[in-house]
Amino acid sequence: MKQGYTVWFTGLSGAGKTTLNYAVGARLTQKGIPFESLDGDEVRTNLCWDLGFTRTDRNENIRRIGYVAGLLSKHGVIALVSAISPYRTARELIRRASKTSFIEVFVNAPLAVCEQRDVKGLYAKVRRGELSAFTGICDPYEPPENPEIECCTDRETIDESVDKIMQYLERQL
Ligand code: ADX
Repeated sequence: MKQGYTVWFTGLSGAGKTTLNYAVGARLTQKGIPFESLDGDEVRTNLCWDLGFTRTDRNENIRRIGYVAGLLSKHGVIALVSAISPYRTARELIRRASKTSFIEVFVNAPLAVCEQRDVKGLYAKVRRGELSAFTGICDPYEPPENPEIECCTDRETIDESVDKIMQYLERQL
């Protein structure tokens, strides 16, 4: 493979971004294709430890992740990014700055489904008034208008979503 890619998973908390990121990573491992996963929660504990959840901080988070993804993909490594990345303009800036292909994956599940899953118990915290500026409830999420791929995780299995992403990637390789 000559060219790297940035695969950018965007969506609400609990939509399945991290799950798909690591599941695609597992497939790439099987195929011996070099990749690196950059996940919002993990990045926020190291590279972006100093950032909160204001619009400015979220966009700075996305800018830093996009920068690292760009460095990786320049060297033929597929950068798998999962971050809410709620603001369209911030995502579009990364797309435009990408020297390699930028593949936006809209991980789409209705808010009610994400809230029902509540894997991290964060929605419950929001409802108890213990967490503010939470995406989708009291902070905006701007869905992509023309994502390369859309995964409706309330209607398709993880394998179906991963297959779709792999088929897209394989067409580019
Ligand atoms: S982003 O908006 O800057 O792209 P990112 O994906 O890095 O967000 O981090 C989101 C994660 O931070 C969530 O999965 C959740 O675990 C945690 N989190 C804590 N507070 C909030 C909040 N107010 N809104 C969204 N996520 C939050």
